[in-house]
Amino acid sequence: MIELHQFRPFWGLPNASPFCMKAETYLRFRKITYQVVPGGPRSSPTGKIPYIVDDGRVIADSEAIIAYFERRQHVHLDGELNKAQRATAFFVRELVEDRLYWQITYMRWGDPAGWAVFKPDLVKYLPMGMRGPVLFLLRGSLLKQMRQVGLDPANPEAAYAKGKPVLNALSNLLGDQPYFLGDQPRSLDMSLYAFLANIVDQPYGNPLQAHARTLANLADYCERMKALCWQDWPSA
Ligand SMILES: N[C@@H](CCC(=O)N[C@@H](CS)C(=O)NCC(=O)O)C(=O)O
Repeated sequence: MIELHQFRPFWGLPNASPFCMKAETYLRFRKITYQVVPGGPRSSPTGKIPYIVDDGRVIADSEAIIAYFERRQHVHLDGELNKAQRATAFFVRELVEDRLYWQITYMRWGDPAGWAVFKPDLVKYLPMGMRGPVLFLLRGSLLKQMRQVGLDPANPEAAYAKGKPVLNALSNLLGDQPYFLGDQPRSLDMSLYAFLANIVDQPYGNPLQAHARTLANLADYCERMKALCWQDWPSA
């Protein structure tokens, strides 16, 4: 049985880590049987989750996990894409995963209003040993990294102003299509859906979520992907 090592579900989301949710969305989409092994990054060979263990073989990194299983498929998810579409998928994924990862992190750890609602729930979710000084140090390190990418806890308006153009660009890229690269879901959709769902479906509102919800085609897209891969998951 394939083991998927990742965080336990949290905050009504299948996974509060968009990278974990991406890998799991893919496994579900491909109907690959797996079992979740709940845990954190410390047990991962790369220090990051998700990773899978398949018959003793360890594969870390959401993109590497998708590539590993795609190699075994008769029809590849991205097989029909032309070179320009593949290049678009590559650049969009790289940019969105970087920018929205920090926006999602900021919504929870950086924005003082977000931290006020995130912290109490996080403390209950974390193992005892991570609740006190460890959590304090972890947040300190994240705040430093957020400042380095221009997301200042003292200025949420300016921080979210960096995330909104990413959502606008995604909305424009999607347009009237059901999926980002046309009529069929591709590997890019596993990533973009997981990142968008972590914004649209998180339980407490913030300016980035409010903006995402005004972009009707992105909201419809999330519903479409949810119906495809997470139908059994309760609505936010
Ligand atoms: N490129 C990796 C990124 C994974 C990643 O950043 N995971 C985060 C959770 S969202 C993590 O494990 N962070 C722990 C750390 O940086 O210490 C992937 O696609 O899987």
